[in-house]
Amino acid sequence: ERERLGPCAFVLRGFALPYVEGFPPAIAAIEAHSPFRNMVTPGGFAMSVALTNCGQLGWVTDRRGYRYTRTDPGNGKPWPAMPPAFAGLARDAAAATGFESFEPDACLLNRYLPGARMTLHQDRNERDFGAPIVSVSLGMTATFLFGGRERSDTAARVALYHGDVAVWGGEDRLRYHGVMPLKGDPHPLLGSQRINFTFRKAG
Ligand code: MD5
Ligand code: FE
Repeated sequence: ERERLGPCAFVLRGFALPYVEGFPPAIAAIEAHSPFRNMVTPGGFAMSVALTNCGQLGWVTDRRGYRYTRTDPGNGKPWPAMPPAFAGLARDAAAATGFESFEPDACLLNRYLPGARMTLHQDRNERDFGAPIVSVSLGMTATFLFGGRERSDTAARVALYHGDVAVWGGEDRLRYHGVMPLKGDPHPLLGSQRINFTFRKAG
């Protein structure tokens, strides 16, 4: 029941459902230390998606650019630790799609409220493109845009539901991708939002 999006890209429908009751308290603990915030892009625009991180490294953006940091620029402290159960989920999902011994050192949490979107981009700030990226979708359903190697390539639309886990590796690791503006019904557990966890090997 792994759905193939590309040669090395997969969606595992509902793979995170056994973990979901652990997510709201873990998210609350992370945001108590490092709140979600709308960071500014190098171009000077506030992102519509709010983000925070857990793990040794966290992804940030400001007028100087995109990068990974060891500390939260909001409070100067190390990012909160990655809950071991989350790292285990990411490792199990990677292994289920053929990527053995995935050891993420970064977990970016994206919070989408209705209307928030992510325009087409590539994830290029990680040191090793050989490691996959594992993403967990929670809450409201999103329309994910799965593009090609060029920004101008036509993007496929893929619905991502609460509990779905996607793995992007190999030749699909650097494809352009994005998320359409969030809309639709509130989710019973998470309300009017979508939260996405992305596990990366950044350092
Ligand atoms: C999201 N987040 O739903 C997505 C999930 C981000 C981001 O895109 O950068 O925070 S990760 C989707 C992804 C990651 C890496 C590669 C590819 C897709 N891909 O090649 O399609 O909030
Ligand atoms: Fe991305």
